[in-house]
Amino acid sequence: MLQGKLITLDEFTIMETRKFPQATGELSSLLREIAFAGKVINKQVRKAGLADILGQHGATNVQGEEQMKLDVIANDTLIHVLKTSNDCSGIASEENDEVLPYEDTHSANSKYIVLFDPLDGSSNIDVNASIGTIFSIYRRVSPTGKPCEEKDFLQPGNKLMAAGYIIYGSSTMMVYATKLGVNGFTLEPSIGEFCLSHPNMKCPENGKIYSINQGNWVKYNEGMKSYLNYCMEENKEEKRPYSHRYIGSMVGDMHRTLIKGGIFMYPADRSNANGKLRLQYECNPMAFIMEAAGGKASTGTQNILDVTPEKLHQRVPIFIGSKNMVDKALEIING
Ligand code: P6P
Repeated sequence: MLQGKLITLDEFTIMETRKFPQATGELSSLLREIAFAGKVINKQVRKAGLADILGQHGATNVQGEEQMKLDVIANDTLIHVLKTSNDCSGIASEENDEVLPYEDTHSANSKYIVLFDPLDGSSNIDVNASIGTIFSIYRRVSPTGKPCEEKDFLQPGNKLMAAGYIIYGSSTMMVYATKLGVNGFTLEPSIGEFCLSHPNMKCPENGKIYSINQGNWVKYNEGMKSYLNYCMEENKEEKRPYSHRYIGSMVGDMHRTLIKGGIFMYPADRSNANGKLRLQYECNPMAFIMEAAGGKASTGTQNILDVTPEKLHQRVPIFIGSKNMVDKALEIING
C-alpha cells in the first residue's frame, strides 16, 4: 500500500524501472505481459471443472508425460502473448521439444528470451490442488536483429535477469525476483489487477518443515535416508521432528517454503540419477527466487545457479529453502 492506495504490478514495475535511468523498460514490459498471460490462464484454471478442459489432452509432451488440456491451453497462451509482446525474441517451453524463435522483425530485435513451465503440477488439476506457471527471463547472448538461438536458452541461472511464478491456489499470486529482490502480488479479481501484497519477501533462515516424496525412500542412498531420519527424530531444542508437507506441485511447495521456511527436496535416486525436476524450467527459476530471498539452492554438490546447462530439458537433483536447513542437509547427506 502506498499512502493507503493499492500498488498494481504495472505501477510497481514502472517505479522499479525509474531506479535505473538507463533502463529501457523492456524487462518491466515483459513482466507485465507474463502477468497478463497469467490472468488468462487463471480464468481457464478457475472454470476448469465446468468447461470440458479437465482431464488429459490425449497427447504426451517431450517429457513423455500425459498432456492435460489445461497444459496445452496455458502453453499456447504464453506462446501467443509473448510473440505479440515486442519484448521477447523467442521462448522455450517444458512442453515443447525445441526452442521457438519468433521470426518477425520486432521479435528478432528484442534482447530477451523467456523459458517457462506453463502449468507445473498439472497432474493436480483434477483434484483442485495448487498449480502454477514458472518463468525465467534471460538477456540473449546471440546478436539482436536475427532470430534467437538455442545457446540463448542454455545459460546458467546466475545469468538470469528475472524469474518468477504465478500460483493458482486459494488466491492467484505472481511472485518474481530481480536483482532488486523478491516481491509478491495478489490478483484482485474485482479490478483484474495483480496488487503488491508481499513486498521484499525473505525466506526464514531456519524452518520446521521438510518437503519430499518420501514414497521414494527405498530408492534413496544411505546419506539421504540419514537426513530423513534426522528430520523425523525427536530433539526438542532443535524443534524436531519436523513437520512433513508435500503437495506434489513444486510451485505450491516452494511458495510455502519461501513464506514459512523449510526445505524442499527432489534428490537423485536409484531410478533417476539426476532427480526428476528440470534445471531450466523449474530448478533455476526457483533457485534464483530463493537465493534473492536469502535462501539457498543446491544440487547436493554445487549451487543450482552455477550449473552450466548442456541440454534444454536436463534434470538436476534439488535441495532448496532455508539456508541453515539446506546446509545441514548437505552436511548429513554428503557426510
Ligand atoms: P512426484 C509435477 O509433476 C512436478 O514436476 C513438480 O511440480 C512436483 O514437485 C514433482 O513433479 C512431483 O513429482 O514424483 O513426487 O509426483
